[in-house]
Amino acid sequence: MKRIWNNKTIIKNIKDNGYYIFKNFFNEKSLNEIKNSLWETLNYIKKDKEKSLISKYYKIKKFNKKLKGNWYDMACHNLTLYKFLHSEKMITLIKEYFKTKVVFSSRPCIHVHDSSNDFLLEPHQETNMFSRDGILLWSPLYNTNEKCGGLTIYKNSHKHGFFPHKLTSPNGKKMWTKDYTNIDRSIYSKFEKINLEVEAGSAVLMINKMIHSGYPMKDKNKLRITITERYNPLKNIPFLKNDKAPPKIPYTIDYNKINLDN
Ligand SMILES: O=C(O)CCC(=O)C(=O)O
Ligand SMILES: [Fe+2]
Repeated sequence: MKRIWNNKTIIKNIKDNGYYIFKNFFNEKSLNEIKNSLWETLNYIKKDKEKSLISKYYKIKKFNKKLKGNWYDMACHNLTLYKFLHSEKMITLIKEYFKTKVVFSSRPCIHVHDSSNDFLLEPHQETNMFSRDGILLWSPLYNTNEKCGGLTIYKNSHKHGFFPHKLTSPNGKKMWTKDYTNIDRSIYSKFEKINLEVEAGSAVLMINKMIHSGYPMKDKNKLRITITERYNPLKNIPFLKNDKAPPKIPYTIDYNKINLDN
């Protein structure tokens, strides 16, 4: 299927709903190019004849968990990913959305979720960026659904500004990382929870204010690899206005009070 790229429609959808599902963002050829570059990197860790990216991933995880983690860390420096995430068309769309001439890349990376579901993120808004507002691109390399898990959004949660974030888990469980913040259940439970079913190669474009989380994989031996980027406009960037400010905005700051450009 051909992709239909219409900036006006996309921008209107994001403004109204907080997000837009961009169908066929990657065509088959581009998707394969991305998958192959991830496969090649895994094959570099340990060569064998396994051709499937998913099976290869589980093999490397079994072989050496640390090197599997290093593969993940290296993915955010893979220029094949950048080529697609930083296309002229994409940058133009973000510039138009924010009415700015300059756009920054704040955090390109991949997410990898397997059947252990141990890296799922609790409900949060996108923080720790250069700018207060921005757009997240989230595109799965395999279909996401109730079997494979995927992205949950909380309907209309983008209409109320930024909520306070904390590091402790909403249900008192031990969290897999201290680096990811989340929103209290009393806040996010007010919004309708929608588990998006996004097909391989489609992309979700979502504003920072939208509350979202991951939902778990139910089937064994599937893999949910998602490529992501966070585009930041030259707007409301404390680092460029205040010589004491760190590059990324800490979650402890009240984002609703950041108003630097008027
Ligand atoms: O893919 C997921 O489970 C959550 C992703 C997410 O929160 C993000 O990419 O910002
Ligand atoms: Fe997120």
